[in-house]
Amino acid sequence: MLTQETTASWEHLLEIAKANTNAQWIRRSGQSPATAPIPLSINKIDRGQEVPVLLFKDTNSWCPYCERVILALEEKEIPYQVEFIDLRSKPQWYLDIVPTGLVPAAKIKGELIYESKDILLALEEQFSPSLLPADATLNQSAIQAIADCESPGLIQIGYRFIWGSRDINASDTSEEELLSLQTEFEAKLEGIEQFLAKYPGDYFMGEFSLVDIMYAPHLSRLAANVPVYRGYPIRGNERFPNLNRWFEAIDSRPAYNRIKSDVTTNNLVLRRIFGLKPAIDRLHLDTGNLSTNPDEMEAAAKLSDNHQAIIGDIFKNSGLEVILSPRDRDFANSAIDLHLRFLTEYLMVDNKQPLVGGRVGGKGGTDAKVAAVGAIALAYLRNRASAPRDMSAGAAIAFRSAIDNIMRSLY
Ligand SMILES: N[C@@H](CCC(=O)N[C@@H](CS)C(=O)NCC(=O)O)C(=O)O
Repeated sequence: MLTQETTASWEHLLEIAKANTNAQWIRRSGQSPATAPIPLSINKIDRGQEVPVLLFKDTNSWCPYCERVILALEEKEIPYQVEFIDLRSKPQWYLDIVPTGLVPAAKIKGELIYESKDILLALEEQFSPSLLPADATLNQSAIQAIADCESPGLIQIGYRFIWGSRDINASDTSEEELLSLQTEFEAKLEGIEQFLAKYPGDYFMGEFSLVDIMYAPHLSRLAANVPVYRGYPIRGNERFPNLNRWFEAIDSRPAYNRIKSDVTTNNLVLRRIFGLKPAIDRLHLDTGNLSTNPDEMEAAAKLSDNHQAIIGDIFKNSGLEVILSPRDRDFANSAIDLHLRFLTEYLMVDNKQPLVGGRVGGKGGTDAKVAAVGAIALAYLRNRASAPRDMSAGAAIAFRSAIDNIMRSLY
């Protein structure tokens, strides 16, 4: 029986949620994306007045260069509208007006501008408040820093390091080459660290400016990706205290919070779209590096010892028996078995770093049906375990926490 009698209708849910959020969006029926955010600043436009900026950006909202422009628009509270460009199939009209064919581009009061840096500078010229220092010398330094950010440096080296090769198309990279890329990358981070030490305050030029906007989308992506794909920490790395303060500062800005991505999305994009393999995803049972947590080991031992009964229970009581046909029983049992062994292994290894989607199921892992059975099995088992019947209370806590982490790696 469904619980719809006691659950509010969609209309009622939407009405209450809308009354309690500032977010504004439009529905784009039959299009991709199906909804698009409307900037809060759109309310500043009088009826019949033209919106001054039309931004051309990528459909998926992954483009860091588009993110720069949106951040500036939000910080300056400029009303804008968005036209989405599907980068896999760019419309001819867009290629006709933008010679590079890249996003972002923007029509600012009717004039078309492309290249994120040039769009930022045009917005700066046309709209207040200014995001460049008023002091002439500082202003010059900021303009120089904006130009430097575009020249091959941190961003390019960072991505080479993540991709693992000077040649993006090369399939493998030697340890030696990786080490040299890491050294180069660290030197660039050191340069950023020194730059941030130059002026008092948490931002590049002391106060928040276009320089921060130039760096924010890339630094946030590198901070998400480098630890996962290269095992090298950036946020929380004691070598870079100024950079860490900068992250805190930029993350506290309301405009940035409205438009930024999150760590998991940034990591999943590389994994699922570009097929990168996380450095820390090489989960295997290394008997030299076992977990030192006795609760995890107890949970692993109980699970291993009782796995046959557990598989039977999952199949019978999780709903799988009802939704699958009887001839799928063997398939379901082996899919459950696979996920339980993965869970046991995860409990036993020392390396409990976050898993990045795809290790167990879905794209890049096992097939979709196996992943779906695994998701049902683990979700059921998480709440099925009972302490002290099945394991001690401490082990049950470790067990549920391990399942929560593994659930993140499905799909
Ligand atoms: N230098 C450009 C770079 C823009 C860029 O590389 N955009 C990418 C998306 S992140 C793009 O349009 N890619 C489509 C393509 O390469 O065809 C800027 O700052 O605007």
